[in-house]
Amino acid sequence: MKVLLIYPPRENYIFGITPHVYIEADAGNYQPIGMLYIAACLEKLSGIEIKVLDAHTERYNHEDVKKIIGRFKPDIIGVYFSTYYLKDSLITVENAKNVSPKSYVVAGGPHVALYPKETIDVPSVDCVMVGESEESFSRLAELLASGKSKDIGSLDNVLTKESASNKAPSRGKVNDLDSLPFPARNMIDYKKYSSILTKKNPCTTVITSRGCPFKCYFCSNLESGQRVRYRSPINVVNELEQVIKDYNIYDFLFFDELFTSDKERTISICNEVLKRGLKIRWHCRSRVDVLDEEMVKVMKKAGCRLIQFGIETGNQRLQDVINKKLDLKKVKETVNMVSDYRIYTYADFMFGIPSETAEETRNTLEFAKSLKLDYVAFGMFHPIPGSVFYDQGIKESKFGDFWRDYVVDQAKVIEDHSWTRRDREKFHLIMADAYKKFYFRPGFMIRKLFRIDSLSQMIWQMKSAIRVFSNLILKRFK
Ligand code: B12
Ligand code: SF4
Repeated sequence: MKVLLIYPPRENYIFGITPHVYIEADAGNYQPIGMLYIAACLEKLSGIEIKVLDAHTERYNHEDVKKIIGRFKPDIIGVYFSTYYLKDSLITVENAKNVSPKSYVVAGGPHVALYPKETIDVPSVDCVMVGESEESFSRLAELLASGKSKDIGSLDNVLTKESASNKAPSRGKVNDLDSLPFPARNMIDYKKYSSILTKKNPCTTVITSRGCPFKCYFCSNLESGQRVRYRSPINVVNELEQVIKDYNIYDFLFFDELFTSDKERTISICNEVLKRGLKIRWHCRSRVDVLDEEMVKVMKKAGCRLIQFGIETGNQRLQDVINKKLDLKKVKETVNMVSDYRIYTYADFMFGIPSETAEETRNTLEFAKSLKLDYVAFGMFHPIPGSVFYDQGIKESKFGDFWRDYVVDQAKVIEDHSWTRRDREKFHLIMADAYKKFYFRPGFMIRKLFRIDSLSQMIWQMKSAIRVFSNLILKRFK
């Protein structure tokens, strides 16, 4: 039995949400780690030949993907679906069925978790798998191998054309993360994965926990407000050690929603890294309310190089509006403390939160400038599917279910329903202005020079910055 897992080309981003100028094509490539987990589980079964095709990283277009499918002739084709690149996923499944009509086509990934019924209605899709799919994909392969395809529809988190009308699928969840094999990095060309922010490349991503205990109203993460599932420190560090041994990679990106949500575990992971003498560098995401100096001290020793914070707004009232509820005084203390430990600091902010005034927009920029930050990303608020704000907007008749309308008919244009078109252009200019005002400060530039630890990365970042800024100056927003 042959299985092909495809991460589609990224050619059709939904423009108009975030101006494309900020989606830096050259910022690096990250492994499709969810599919590598599925592949690792399939590898344990006998009689299965597996291929993972990361078309985005390989820079393959849809024609290339078609040819690869035609040559490999898979029995099962799994395709990653993301809402923002929905068209690319749809083109991929359609091409798959055209080139290889006998293949069983499975759709999975974040989009499917939001829109399972709409996805099973896509003619070229044979089944959708909702949520984490390591266990069910293996089960599906076994059922198909033993000629029991009729039973696929009875898997809890699966919808088939036959079972779709009378079933609400559950969301797949792996409870014991330590029971999973490590992602099958051997299935991809590990040398092609890199980040503009790491000290050295190639680098790799690692997921040490799943879920987030918080519930920010703008966030579409279906795992938010959920019990966090953690891997044990030993299991995590075993994976790091294996990556060093097999690929000689020392730069890691912990892509958990919130790496530091459990203080004791964070410290244990660091202590285990130190005990084994691993000379690694790593980046993670955190919030100032789940990070303190005791943690930062040991994180630094264990190789932590960058911490990314979602701060979102520099206005205290708006912190409550978005249900992030960070105390801005604490934000400042913590970010500056992290920076003083010579760990790079990165913060995400957004403009245009519901009810935000022009004064409050200015507060965010001024606040960002007042922090010891090395990197900053400014975005625009947009009600995204799966978020509390989106559901609330529909309930209060502020807008219709415009995302669903688009999902079922891509001829529908995703307009920004928060603002008029003129307002949106205004916000593009605000963002462009914020980037300029943040990065073009003599004090910032001098400080940055003193914090460089990699010349090659600095050159990459400067080239990228020049490209983004020239687009901004020429107002090439899209
Ligand atoms: C790391 C990350 C990235 C990385 C790496 C992406 C990559 N190569 O995987 C980068 C920074 C590049 C990125 C980019 C973007 N991302 Co992102 N990203 C994440 C993040 C934080 C973690 C993903 C991850 O590795 N999770 C861990 C693994 C184990 O879970 P998983 O990927 O979901 O995989 C499981 C299941 O989904 C399923 N599954 C996955 N693939 C498949 C395939 C098949 C066939 C099957 C059956 C099942 C299946 O099984 C897997 C194993 O359990 C998630 C948030 C989250 N916690 O998931 C957002 C998230 C996936 N990203 C999101 C978004 C919006 C984006 C961008 C559009 C942002 C932008 N404006 O450019 C781009 C688009 C990229 C794309 N084509 O999807 C959204 C997706 C929303 C949606 N409805 O599609 C998420 C959910 C964040 C959010 N809450 O808004 N992202
Ligand atoms: S924005 Fe971050 S902290 Fe807030 S709910 Fe989403 S993942 Fe959790």
